[in-house]
Amino acid sequence: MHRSTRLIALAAAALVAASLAACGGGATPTPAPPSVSIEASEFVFSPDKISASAGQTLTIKLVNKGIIEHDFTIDALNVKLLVGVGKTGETTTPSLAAGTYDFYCAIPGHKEAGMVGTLEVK
Ligand SMILES: [Cu+2]
Repeated sequence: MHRSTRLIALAAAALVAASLAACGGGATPTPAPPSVSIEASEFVFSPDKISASAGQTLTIKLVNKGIIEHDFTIDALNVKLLVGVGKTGETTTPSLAAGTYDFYCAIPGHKEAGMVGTLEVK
């Protein structure tokens, strides 16, 4: 009776030690913040549909592969990112609420030419 109780206690201690080791000594590791990379060119975003999780921020990297300046704007989130030719720009949204947000290139004529897309937050 006494012996089996000790064995159970030892097994429980081993389990606790293993789970502590698995998460780095008890501290919860911080996951990398979500990010997405989008290419801009004349006159398209690739991809033009992106998604993110509600309650989190999203870091957006815009890579300008075109031959003129492009921009990435989401009015509803106050996101605005202007990127020169051959450059990469980066911005982070505020914490996102669920919904669908339209983005576009704010340089005159580009939105009309097709530089639009959507961010879906679930
Ligand atoms: Cu543009």
